[in-house]
Amino acid sequence: MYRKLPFNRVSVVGLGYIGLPTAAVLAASGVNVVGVDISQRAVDAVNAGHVHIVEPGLEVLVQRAVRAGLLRAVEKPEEAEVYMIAVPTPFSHPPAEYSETHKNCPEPDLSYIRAAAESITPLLKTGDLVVLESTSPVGTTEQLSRWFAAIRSDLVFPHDAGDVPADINIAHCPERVLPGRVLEELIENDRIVGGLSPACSEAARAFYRRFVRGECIITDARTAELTKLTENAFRDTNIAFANEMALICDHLNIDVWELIRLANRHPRVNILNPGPGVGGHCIAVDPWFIVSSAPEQARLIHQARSVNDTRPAYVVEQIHRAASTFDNPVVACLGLAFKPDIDDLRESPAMEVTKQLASFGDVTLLAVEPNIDSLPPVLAARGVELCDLASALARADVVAILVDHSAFLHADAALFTDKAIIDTRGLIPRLNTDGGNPTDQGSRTSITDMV
Ligand code: SAJ
Repeated sequence: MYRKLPFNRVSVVGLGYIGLPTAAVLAASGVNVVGVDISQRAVDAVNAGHVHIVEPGLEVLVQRAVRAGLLRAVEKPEEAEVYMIAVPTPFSHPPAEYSETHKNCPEPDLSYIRAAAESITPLLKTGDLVVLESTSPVGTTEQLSRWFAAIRSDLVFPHDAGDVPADINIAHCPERVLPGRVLEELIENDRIVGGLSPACSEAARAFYRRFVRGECIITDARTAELTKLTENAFRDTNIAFANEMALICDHLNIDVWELIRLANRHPRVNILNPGPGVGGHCIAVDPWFIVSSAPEQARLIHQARSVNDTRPAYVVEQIHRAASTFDNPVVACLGLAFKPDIDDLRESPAMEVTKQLASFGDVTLLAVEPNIDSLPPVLAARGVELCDLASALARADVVAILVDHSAFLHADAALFTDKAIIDTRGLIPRLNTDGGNPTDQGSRTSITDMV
């Protein structure tokens, strides 16, 4: 049943890259928030007013919310009016005996969502709202409702409520914020709200309106699920196009950055940037959720994933070729994060390139990553050294630019001379500039300038 809730008590399950900022923003809007995480480290950090992830502005916001008594963290969920699930949905590789069509197609792993659901099931009461924010394959929100129903036969859940109002409202409202701009985008972005029934959608929209300034647009749960996957598959496919152009340009000995800059002067062309591959926990993962739901139909999306996934090995080959022209070569890898100015190394192509190079053991490897204090064990164990930029450039024969961190853009161009450079991010022509998008269209005279 849809109760006009004040939504004063919210439980956010999962205090990661999405859950923690959302919990902090909710608390800043005056809501009492209890964050739940199975990691004692995350819980302790939040209760001490600290954050365990790097995101601009987050620490200050969390600190204020904790001091104001509006945010605290626990390991086991407590009763609330709204439960927001923001746990990871990784993928796992299918067992070998899986059907031919699914071979090599990773499958979504819903075990975190299920565990989160089961942890809140005993607390559910009539009128509660459950929102699934985790990126999910089509049908997951309904599955969530079934998991609840299997344990709580005393309550009516929306997937089998028929004409009767459900006791619990359940909706999917996918997160769509960009790491690095999370706090701003959490408030300003439009939200897609897909309920399992119109009443569920209305309840969820009323909740999001408490802290979202963007539009909250209602649809059904399945469409909301596919919308999120489509956004990331669209970006992945467009990056794959740029990466394929980079391959073609290498083959034809043409500068891909100039090519894209020129093509982007066309008013209806906007090619993205090639790179060493696609990283992060979203764009490199979510398209697989579409492929796994519709393997016969999702041919382009599947192919784009393959194009992007083969980039790191190609870059390793280029670096190796350059290194083979030196005796006892020293290779500096600039950047390990999956994109500029963050500390997140998950699914990072720069990490993958460095790891693959390290596994050959035939070069001295220096890694420059200004956003971390120590190397991940997988690199440290293979003898990679974490260096600052100046000393890495002083020692290196080959420089592989894998991430265009701002710190690198401000480096002295002279330090790069006399090196073999593998510039996967088009950084060299941007040294000491404002670091804008390398394939930007540049300024054009607008009609308003002419009249
Ligand atoms: N990349 C390129 N070339 C480009 C753009 C990006 O190689 O032209 C690479 C980046 O270097 C990085 C990867 O793609 O390795 C992904 O970076 P990103 O900035 O495109 O996206 P994410 O993963 O940080 O965030 C995306 C966003 N989705 C879209 O832009 C459609 C964000 O809005 C989502 O909320 C987020 O995924 C998510 O959580 O799903």
